[in-house]
This record gives sequence, structure tokens and C-alpha cells, in this order.
Amino acid sequence: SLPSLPDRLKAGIPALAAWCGLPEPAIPGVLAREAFDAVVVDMQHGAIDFAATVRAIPLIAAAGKPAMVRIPVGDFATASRILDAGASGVIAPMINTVEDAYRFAAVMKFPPVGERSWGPHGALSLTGLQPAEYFKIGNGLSVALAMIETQEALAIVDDILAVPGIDGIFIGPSDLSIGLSRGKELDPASTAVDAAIDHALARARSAGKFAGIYAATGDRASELARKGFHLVSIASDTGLLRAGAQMALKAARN
Ligand code: 3PY
Ligand code: MG
Repeated sequence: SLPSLPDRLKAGIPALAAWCGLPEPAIPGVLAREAFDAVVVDMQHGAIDFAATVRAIPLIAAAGKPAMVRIPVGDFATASRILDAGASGVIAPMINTVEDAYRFAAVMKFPPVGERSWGPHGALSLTGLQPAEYFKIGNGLSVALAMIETQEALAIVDDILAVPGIDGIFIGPSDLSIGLSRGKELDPASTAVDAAIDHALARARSAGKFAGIYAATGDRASELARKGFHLVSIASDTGLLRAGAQMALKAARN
């Protein structure tokens, strides 16, 4: 059976996720065996395609970890297919209007909440559930996280959080930094971004929904986790490879 991502996010200890974009399903499979609480496959900025993402999901699940996928901007049809494959969560980038949030929720949840179409073949084999059972509890098995990463989204974060079927938000500090500075800088830990992060986190918590955020390093993740996030991503596959290579080279040349 699949580990429950909603239960893990409610645990009171932030879930720490690996972030993978290299076009090879074995990489999330390998990282899932480390002490991460979840693994995210990034189809927005990663080079990984749909077929490889779908192959990564059972590898992550086999390590006992929930698989999450970030879809490309506006590619809501893919969100549904990712759930069919057995993912436990989908992160949708650039949710900037209430309409975007409704469209995302629609593909993530079966009626009466949304309009998700039936066909969860991979999810049935991973969960071991019968179709009728999966239909009954499916909406609660996975989480829909709407990315808040623009000034527009920040201004309507309460409205996005209020959309039925949206389980929470996921903050993108880099795009937020670009947006809040009106294109003048990229500083995902600026004072302005930090204020926006605190605001969005507080709104999500007061709505009783989940809040996640992207961190590029373990140190930043530790700072953000202490603020009360349910989910913090740390360390991309590329970043880990480069850091590991640099560490080994440094040691070898010492
Ligand atoms: C951002 O910081 O904008 C993100 O989308 C995280 O990858
Ligand atoms: Mg972004």
C-alpha cells in the first residue's frame, strides 16, 4: 500500500522532499532510499518527460515514500494522468487567478468536488484498492498544491486557498523574488520575499490547509521548516550531484 502524504503532512514535523529533474527515473528511485520524507519529480523545469515520470512513481513508492510531481505551467491534463499513475501529490506552478485554481482542482478531484475522469490504473495497482474503494477515498489520498509565486497570486492567496479541492499552497521564492522586485533581482531570501512567505504561510495555516515551499539548500530548508511549513523541498538532483562531486574532488586534491 502507498504511504499517505496527507497524513505525513499533518504529522507536525515538516516533510523534507528531494527535488528531481534529470530525465532518468532511477534518480528519484535512488533518492527515495535516502532519508527524505517525499520525492518531487519536476516536469516544469526538469527535463524529465511523462513516461519517465510515470516510471519514477512506483520506484519512489517501493521505497515507502510518497511521490509528488510538479506539472508544467497550465498542463492540468497531465496532473490527472500523474494521479492515475499513483502519485500522492501534484504541485501546479503559476496559479495566478482563482480560475487557474478551479481548473487545477477540477482535474485533481473526482466529482462532486471536481471533474477528474476515471482511469487510475497505476494507482489501483500501487494502493491495492478495488475501483469502488479508490473512487470513494481517492480525493483524500493525494494533495493538490497551488504554487504561489507571483504578486498576483499573493494578492488573492485567500481566494486560492478557499477553492474546494485545493489542499494547500506551495511557495516559489525565486519567481516571487523576480515578481516582487518587478524584474530587478533574483534573491529568494530577500526581506520582501521573507515577508511574503510569512504572509502566505499564515493564510494557509489559518485556512486549515497545507503550506509547502522550495528551498535550494539544507540550511535554507532548516530556516523555512522552523517557520511551520508542512513540506519543504531541499536539494535538487543536479545540486546534490554537483555538491557531491565538488566534495569528493576537494578531498582527493587535499
Ligand atoms: C520558485 O522558486 O519560483 C520555484 O518555482 C521553485 O522551484
Ligand atoms: Mg517558480
